[in-house]
Amino acid sequence: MPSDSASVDYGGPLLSSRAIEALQNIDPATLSEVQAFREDFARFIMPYKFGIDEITTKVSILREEFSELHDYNPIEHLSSRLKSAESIEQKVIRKNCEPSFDAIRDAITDIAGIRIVCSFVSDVYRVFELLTAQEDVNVLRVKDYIAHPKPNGYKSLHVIVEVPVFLSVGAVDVPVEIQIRTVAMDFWASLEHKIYYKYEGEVPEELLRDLTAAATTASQLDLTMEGLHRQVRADGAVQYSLPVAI
Ligand code: 0O2
Repeated sequence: MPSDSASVDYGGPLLSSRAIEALQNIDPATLSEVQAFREDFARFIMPYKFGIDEITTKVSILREEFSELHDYNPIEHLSSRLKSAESIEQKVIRKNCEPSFDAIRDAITDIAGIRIVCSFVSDVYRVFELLTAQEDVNVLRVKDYIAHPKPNGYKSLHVIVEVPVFLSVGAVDVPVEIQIRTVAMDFWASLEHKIYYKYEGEVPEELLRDLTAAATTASQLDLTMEGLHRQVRADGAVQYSLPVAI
């Protein structure tokens, strides 16, 4: 702990003078506790970032291989996110989880998240099978909201996997949530998320009805597109197995 406030690194010009003044008035013990927490949080979150890197590489390899060898790419977009400290805190409260890093590690499995958007429903299951068949990918849980949509119409295939990440201290198994869905499902989910956010969860009845109707339209579009896709590729019946019921 620095002995005088002049030697404390408060983050330089990114902080406003109001924030710097407030920090200067914090007692040294509290400041030291906050700094220690920042370091612990950075150490806690780092393996999750590497877990995202591992899965992203796997998906990118599949994507490139498909394009090269099969002249077809089942993956439209790939995105990832690390849950923010604020969002982790909200989930800790919601799940009534003990607020310690060990308990959070066990209870919250979507700190690392990957979203894979495919053109067709059959591709969603195909990508799921290809990823989960890899021997270093351990499937912890599957929630098939495509076979079993949520009451609001939400559809997506969620899988929590564990992948080994090799750190200087050895291998650590990191959980990563992978959401796989079609473009139509993703379009609907993004809009629903924005509406839910805008109305802070209190969405008017009429809008909810319209959203549910839009989910049905999106599902119909998926069916039609899948049919067209099959005709164009002359693949015959599309084979995919549903992972497990929720
Ligand atoms: P964000 O911003 O994506 O982090 P569990 O973790 O199983 O204990 P949870 O979190 O309800 O419980 O799991 P679930 O059902 O698998 O849903 C997790 C994520 O799916 C959510 O993450 C959303 O990203 C997405 N999701 C689930 N239901 C809906 C929905 O009705 N609409 C939309 N748009 N997205 C949904 P977070 O943590 O809520 O948010």
